[in-house]
Amino acid sequence: MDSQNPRVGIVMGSDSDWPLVKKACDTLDSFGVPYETRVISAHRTPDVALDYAKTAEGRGIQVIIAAAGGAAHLGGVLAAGTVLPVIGIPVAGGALNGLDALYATVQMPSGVPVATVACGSAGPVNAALLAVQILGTADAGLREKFRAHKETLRAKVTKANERIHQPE
Ligand code: RP5
Repeated sequence: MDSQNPRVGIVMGSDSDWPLVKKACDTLDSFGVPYETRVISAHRTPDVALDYAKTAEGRGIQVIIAAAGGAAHLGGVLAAGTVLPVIGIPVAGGALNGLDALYATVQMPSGVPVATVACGSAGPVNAALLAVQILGTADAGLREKFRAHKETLRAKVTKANERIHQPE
């Protein structure tokens, strides 16, 4: 659900990306970070993509997440039109099963970075976590929530270790 006063803009190239992108939304929800979602294609609606990038900062967006498959240029196009940090999620699919999306998203030429996360279900979760970390550099409350998240990860590993060492 889109929030009022969103801090993160989540853009996907197609509504077919939504099942994956929803995981980013769920993760931002768990941190209480407001966001907005848009379907904008870099090749089907290039004017809309550039307009979104150019106006995001003025509307209070602080980080953009871009999810796209195919030869995924959405992250790069958005990054071209804004000074906000852009995080790219390469969406797996097609003949090359996401390898093309990964390369197109991660291999940005010098000067216009797109911080790229993994293909697959870890991608959208990590994109949202990275957005939280970026926002957390200037938001102590969010930084503490992220610290608690790290502690949860640590506790899970400790528990798993205890479990495998329990006598049968
Ligand atoms: C990209 O091409 C989208 O981001 C999507 O991942 C992929 C396929 O799009 P559809 O053909 O399903 O609309 O533009």
